[in-house]
Amino acid sequence: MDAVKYDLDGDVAVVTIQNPPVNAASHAVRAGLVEAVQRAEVEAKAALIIGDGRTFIAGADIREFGKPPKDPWLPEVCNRIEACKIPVVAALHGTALGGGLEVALAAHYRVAVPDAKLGLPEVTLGILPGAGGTQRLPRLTGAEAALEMITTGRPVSAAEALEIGILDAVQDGTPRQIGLDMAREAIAKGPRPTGDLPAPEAVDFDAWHAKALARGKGQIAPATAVRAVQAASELPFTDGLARERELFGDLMASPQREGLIHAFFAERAVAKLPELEGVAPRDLAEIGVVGGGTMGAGIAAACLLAGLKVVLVDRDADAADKAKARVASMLDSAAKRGKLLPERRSEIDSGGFRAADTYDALDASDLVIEAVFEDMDVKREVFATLDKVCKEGAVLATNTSYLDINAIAGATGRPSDVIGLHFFSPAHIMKLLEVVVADATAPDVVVTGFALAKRLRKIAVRAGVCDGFIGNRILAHYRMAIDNMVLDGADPYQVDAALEAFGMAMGPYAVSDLAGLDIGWATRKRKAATRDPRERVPGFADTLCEMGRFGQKTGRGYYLYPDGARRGEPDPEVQQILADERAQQGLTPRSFTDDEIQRRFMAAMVNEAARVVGDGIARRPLDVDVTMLSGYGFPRWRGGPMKWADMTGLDLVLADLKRFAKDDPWFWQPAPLLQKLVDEGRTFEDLNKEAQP
Ligand code: 3H9
Repeated sequence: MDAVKYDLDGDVAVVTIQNPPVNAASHAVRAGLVEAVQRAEVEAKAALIIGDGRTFIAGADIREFGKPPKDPWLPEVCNRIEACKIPVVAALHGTALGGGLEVALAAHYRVAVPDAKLGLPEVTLGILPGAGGTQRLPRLTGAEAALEMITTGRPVSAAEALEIGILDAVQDGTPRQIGLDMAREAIAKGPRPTGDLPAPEAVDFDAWHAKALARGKGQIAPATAVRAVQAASELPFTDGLARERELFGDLMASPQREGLIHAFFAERAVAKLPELEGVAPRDLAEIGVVGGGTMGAGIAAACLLAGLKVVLVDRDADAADKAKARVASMLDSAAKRGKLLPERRSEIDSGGFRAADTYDALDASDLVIEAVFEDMDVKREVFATLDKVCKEGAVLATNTSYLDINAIAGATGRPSDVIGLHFFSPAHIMKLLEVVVADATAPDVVVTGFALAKRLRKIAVRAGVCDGFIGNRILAHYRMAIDNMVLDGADPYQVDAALEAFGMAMGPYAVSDLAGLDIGWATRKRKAATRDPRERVPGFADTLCEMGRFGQKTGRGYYLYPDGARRGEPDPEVQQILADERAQQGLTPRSFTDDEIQRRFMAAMVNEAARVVGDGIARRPLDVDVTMLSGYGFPRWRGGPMKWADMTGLDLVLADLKRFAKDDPWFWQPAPLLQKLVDEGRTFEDLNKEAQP
């Protein structure tokens, strides 16, 4: 099949892109487009560009990034389309994104079907629209609307695109049919190059730049894109294109682009289970949830928002009522954010959701998710009951964050139906789902876990059973590294600031305050008996809990939250508690630079992550990356901790570990996998590639 098909429909040359699955503008597509336009100029009175299959062009071919460019480049293709002597129409359906929308902007007229989406998502990949998008879009929409689309990367609907001036019409029908109608009208009107339109009026570009920098949290592409749009307003069209290309080149060469594109492909790779190909998932018509606390209610809300039927069970009528109210308030706020249509709400209210106080209500559930108190005895009791009441073939899932799922499965007579589905709080918002596969879990139960994630629009990562699975196990380790630094003299507020400067969504102490310090307290108590005698014990976290300082919910934790403030203030009392503990342990406090804080934090994270991969808990390094990006606020533009380690150099990370080990040889002993990769001169990416199907 040719990447670009050409045929004549009367006077109109129809140019069809055929590059499944998303018609990315690969080299063959670009070359085919130029050839088709040249031919149309000779043979037709108008040309129409459409996409075959599910979408118009969804962008440049991201797989070609980082490789030597091959002529013709997309900017030249777009310029050639714009310079065409006969009118060119683009008829859009599916997702016209990035370079795809840029092709459409270079056409002279644009029409779309009502459910088409149009966007310039390049900044999410660490680049900016580099085929004229920053120059042509603002000429059609004005600078403000173009800046909004380009700096956020968010797509707009066909209706919005019509309103802001991108489209000439929105029409029902096939792209070919609506495009031909417009092309025939365009013959009389002639070509209408977007580049000939007047430059957009200036806006406060410096303010946009500052806003984009702040929102980017260390990411540079959105702010750089502002300067490209500014060029559209200040420079003649061709000079603006040259400026865009220069800025595009800078971003293309940046490590942020590499990190973001790694994240893009890693997120898609985690969803694939080649070893289970052909295994069909079980039914997912009705979901049961046990426990209506914050987590259970969030899981119920997530399922309801995805259109599933839900039954929630709590221990008595009062608890069930409270759970029902909790779910209702989550649904209310989803409705306010436009995530729940009124029709779906009435469906939920008229039987789509039930809260009950007896387990018998779960007898029709296809999959039950347990979200009760994190205690092995309690969980085993719940599972023994589920074993009695659930229908044959029902999937029995636990939302435990740490506990041994094999032991939980052992409480039932059907361990092959048991799996871990570890949601992150708030469960109806957070993207990550760890699908934890126990020893006896059946293949179709694993596939069902992934199918549920897809239904909930979550990113599922396959994990093995161990204390904390992938994410919380790594978290516990880097947490120990920073707690030890604080014990040795670092200020927790400096630690948070240094790690936010590194790009973490929130500093770890602020995160603890948000999650509640009592969670870690309970875990420490549980693990106290099995603690390695060589492990250092920072007591300050327990001291805070003993004082009732549980974080935001009590107004005090590591920070103070006066009058319900959401952003905490440093508290001298905490600094005193730390000083007292250091004195008590006979430690002379020392200072840490921000750089050292970041290096210790990352060395600990990567080291434990290498153990997680080495032990087979994560399938590949990229599974760790996706876990940390979508569940733990790791900066996406760094690609994830394993990508960061590869880009930093595994030998340098190992050298850091060995240096830190001089103070604390037990904690900093290098993971065997990391040592092995360095010895062999290989990277985590090599492991990712070897594991590809
Ligand atoms: C750009 O255009 C730069 C220009 O400004 C300048 C140039 C000079 N390339 O997501 P899915 C693959 S930057 C190559 O699972 P969905 C994807 O990896 C680009 N491959 O489907 C997957 O492959 P596999 C701007 C691509 O229906 C398969 O297609 N454009 C590309 O959930 C299916 O993808 C974007 O950023 C690509 N551009 O969502 C759009 N796109 O099956 C990026 C997808 O082997 N793409 N693939 O795993 C998307 O947002 C979504 O893929 C889309 C479809 C919404 C299109």
